[in-house]
Amino acid sequence: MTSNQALFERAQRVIPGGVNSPVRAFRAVGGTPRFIARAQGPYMWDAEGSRYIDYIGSWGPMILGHGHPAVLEAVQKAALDGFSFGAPTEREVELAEEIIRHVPSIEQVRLVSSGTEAGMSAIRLARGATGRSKIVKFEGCYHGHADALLVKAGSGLATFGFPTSAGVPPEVVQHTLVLEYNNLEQIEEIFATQGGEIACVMIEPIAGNMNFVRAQVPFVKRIAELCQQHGALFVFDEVMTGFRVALGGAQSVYARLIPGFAPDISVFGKVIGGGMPLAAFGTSRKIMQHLAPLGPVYQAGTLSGNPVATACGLATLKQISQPGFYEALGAKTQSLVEGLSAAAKAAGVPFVGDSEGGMFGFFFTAELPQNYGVVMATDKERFNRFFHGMLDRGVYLAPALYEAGFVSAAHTADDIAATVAAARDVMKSLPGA
Ligand code: KE4
Repeated sequence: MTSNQALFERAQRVIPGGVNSPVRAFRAVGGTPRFIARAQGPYMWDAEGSRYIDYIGSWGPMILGHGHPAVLEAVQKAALDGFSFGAPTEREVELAEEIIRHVPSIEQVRLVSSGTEAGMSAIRLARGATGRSKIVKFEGCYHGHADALLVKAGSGLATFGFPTSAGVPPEVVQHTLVLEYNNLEQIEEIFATQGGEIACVMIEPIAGNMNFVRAQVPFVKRIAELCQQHGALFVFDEVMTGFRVALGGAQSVYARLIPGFAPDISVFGKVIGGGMPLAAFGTSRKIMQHLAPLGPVYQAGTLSGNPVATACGLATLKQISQPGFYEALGAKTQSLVEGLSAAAKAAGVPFVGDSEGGMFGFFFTAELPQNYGVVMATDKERFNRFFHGMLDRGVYLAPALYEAGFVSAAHTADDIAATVAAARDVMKSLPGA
């Protein structure tokens, strides 16, 4: 049996950092990444045969848990009919119809292969549809690694402490304005001075790339009003929150709090692919008229709407749209956060957590952070010690302070109880406990 360490050394000889996505390298928390051999339900087993209760779920997609029988069967059947054709298929239409059915703010979607592609294309569409160049994003939000958006990103880059990426020429980001999340004055100011030049404002409605920070209702409401007033488009990046926090995504949560609220463009990924490479962006038919082959905004992809990936996504959506799915998932996730909070309280460790649907986050601090600066100031040492203590006890949390956690339908009450029991143990050993 090859050890994780041996695999990591071998991987580093042929793959930069030994990983195909930086956060997997454990550089934020230290130690050796676990090379996963297989997964089933809420569990993953590493190359050494150690079992973990999985709270990453592939960073969101695995909302049903690993290896759901109906999804597995759909993927196996689709694969037998062919992997990829580079031609339209009925299943892409079915998946588009299903996404639109659950998200009333969109009339049409374009399927792509990653959240980065979806976010990048949404920006290009917003710029093409408005004829404007400026885009507004918020510090701490991560929308994939497209050049124009990789400015003060909140995911892997924040973990490495480099707020902007090397290799992005200044002229590429000259039109990208980065504001503070939840800062009303700044958004008022930017529209007052540059409103007529702004193509779109892009936001993670619940920022899972700052662990778990909610956009405040007045903030979201005001952005929507200002966009409307100045002819800019409001882009909701729901790659993480879409079909994860609710069947209608975070926008359905805000629509309950802000009468008539709807973003102009929505970006999806993760859950809609069920673990296979699939993402999407959606908007009104009117705005989509600008997109190739109808209009001048170019966008394309060899594997876009891939027949096996759409089968995986459709089978996943079929399961999660069953009545009561999100009520049960939300209650389970909430019980996890409450259990972790109780464990911290018993150990006298400052801790705060939050959750929505199957997504959760926590910080070693007293109050829920409202922006990137506050997140940066939370106790990293305690987080890292907690992460490793839990990993040693068979609980796999996100290996970075800036990442959210995910519960699946496959996690049982016993799994939650075992996690909380491990946390009680680890919290006692934290510095300052
Ligand atoms: P992908 O290109 O990784 O499919 O999606 C980019 C993306 C876009 N928007 C949001 C809100 C996202 O969270 C992501 C990707 N999320 C990270 C986790 N923070 C994926 C994990 C990773 O980078 O390895």
